[in-house]
Amino acid sequence: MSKTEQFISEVDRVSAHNYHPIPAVISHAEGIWMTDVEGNKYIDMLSAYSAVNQGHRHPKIIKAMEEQAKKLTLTSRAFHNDQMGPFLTKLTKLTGYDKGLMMNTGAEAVETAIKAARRWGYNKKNVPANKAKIIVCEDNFHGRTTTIVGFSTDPLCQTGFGPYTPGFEIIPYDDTDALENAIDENTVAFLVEPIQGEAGVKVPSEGYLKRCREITKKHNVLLICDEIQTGFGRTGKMFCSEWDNVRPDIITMGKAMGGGVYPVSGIVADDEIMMAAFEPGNHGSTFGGNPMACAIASASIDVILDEHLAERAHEMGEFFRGELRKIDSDSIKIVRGRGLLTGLEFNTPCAHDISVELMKHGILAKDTHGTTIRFAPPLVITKDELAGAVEKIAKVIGNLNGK
Ligand code: IF1
Repeated sequence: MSKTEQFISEVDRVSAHNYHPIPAVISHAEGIWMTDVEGNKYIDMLSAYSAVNQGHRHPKIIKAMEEQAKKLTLTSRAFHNDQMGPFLTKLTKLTGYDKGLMMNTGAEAVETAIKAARRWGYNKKNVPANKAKIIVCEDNFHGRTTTIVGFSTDPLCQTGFGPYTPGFEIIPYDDTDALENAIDENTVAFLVEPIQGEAGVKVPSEGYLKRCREITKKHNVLLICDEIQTGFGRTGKMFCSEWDNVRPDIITMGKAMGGGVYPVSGIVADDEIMMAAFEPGNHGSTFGGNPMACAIASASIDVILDEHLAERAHEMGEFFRGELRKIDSDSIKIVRGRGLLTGLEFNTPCAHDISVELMKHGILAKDTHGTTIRFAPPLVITKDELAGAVEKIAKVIGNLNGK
């Protein structure tokens, strides 16, 4: 039995079967490259679902982690630490909001935004107790808690985890008439991804988010943009909502905020929301805002700014999609995306087979919903590396179509 088979059979025995990974057992990674236990090298075209924008084990982020580890890692919020204030000063200056609230996972940031919007609704909009409504979109992905999967439209995420949290209404994505029609006097927020990642990199029509901003402002409804996957340079701007010049009331963030080395998440919002929603002891988490997370997140943001990774993502993404569109194959339905978040959709549900074949050609990517492969390499990838990846992608697609 190979090392790969040994590792996979062990995991099969001792881990819950809540994933069906591509059969590569990774032991090392650096930059865009991952190496498996057999010594095979792969280009990481997923970046842990856009959590490794800075590249694997970026030296500046690892250094920040090592330095902080020598001093202090965790106090809980029962006491202050010397890292959270300086980090949130950096984050609020970067985003232009009054305050942040730090959590750990993206789902916790989304739950924090939901709680903030509800409390704001009761305290500022006089919504009757327990009547707050939040509008969400079909094909959303905002995390895996029971409240969040309760408003999912993906049976795989939702089935069997009920009963679900009330107070959510689902409308079609990219449909502003549906948004305006769904708003009533108890609506406190609209929660939306600027680009739907898991749905297959669904880029909405031009100006969608801008119209959502106008409608939510008109009806005194909070706009919550979930930038956990699209944030921190991934789509060619620091935050995807910038493409529409939209300022959400709340931004949820996570993934690349932790530089691919540590779970860091949170929300930013202005005082009107933060002071209406939160008071000492009514929300938090053991690790939220811990000094290790803050030191790492601070370095993670510095790397994105210093290396102009958002601008790179825009330039590299345009090049990458241009090259993909040159692949001559009837099996390709469409290539879409923004920055270095790209979806390659096929006419048939062949995406999983293609991702397994891509692995054999040194590329690690993940299929979604059967027909689409999502490509989201670290934003440090070069044009030559992308060109090389496209060559392999074209070869695999050609092989699958027998030409
Ligand atoms: C899995 C999907 C992506 C997210 C957005 C919140 C969260 C996510 C827009 C929650 C997390 C991850 C979760 C991971 C796979 C991946 C994923 F396939 F599940 F849907 F990226 F599209 N908002 N997305 O994308 O953040 O709690 O995970 O830190 O659960 O399999 P988290």
